[in-house]
Amino acid sequence: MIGKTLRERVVVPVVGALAALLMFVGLGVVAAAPASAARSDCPSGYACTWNNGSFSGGMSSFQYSIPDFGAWPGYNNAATSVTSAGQSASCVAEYYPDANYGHWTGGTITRMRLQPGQYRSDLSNNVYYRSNPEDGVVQVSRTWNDLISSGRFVC
Ligand SMILES: [Ca+2]
Repeated sequence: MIGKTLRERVVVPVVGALAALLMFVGLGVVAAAPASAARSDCPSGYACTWNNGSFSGGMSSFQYSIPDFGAWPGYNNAATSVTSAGQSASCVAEYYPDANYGHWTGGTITRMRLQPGQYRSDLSNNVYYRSNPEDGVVQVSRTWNDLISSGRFVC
């Protein structure tokens, strides 16, 4: 009984530190554009965006989530190509038009969902749908280009 108590005293601070570390590494980062941009620049286990098409320009990446691209000047509403380098088939990378994973909830396609290995080289070719709030009719609103404001893995 004493041994268990001692173990709990040791384990709790370690778990707390680990959780803090995971929070830190899990937040998104923005990287300078590499000399030769490529989809393979997205680290394994991460989801990435680029501000230009064909995986070029400023790159963002996250292992768990980016709740608000507005935290990085020049990255909010700026992504033109995206990929998921996720390693778990049960985890889908999702990108949203609003901060804090906000999106239209009218039952239509209002999230960009990417299975591991999936990508979009030019979001100008991907239509963002939403429903008319008055009658629920699906309307073509615009494309996903320069629309993304948050993203996360949903497992
Ligand atoms: Ca947006």
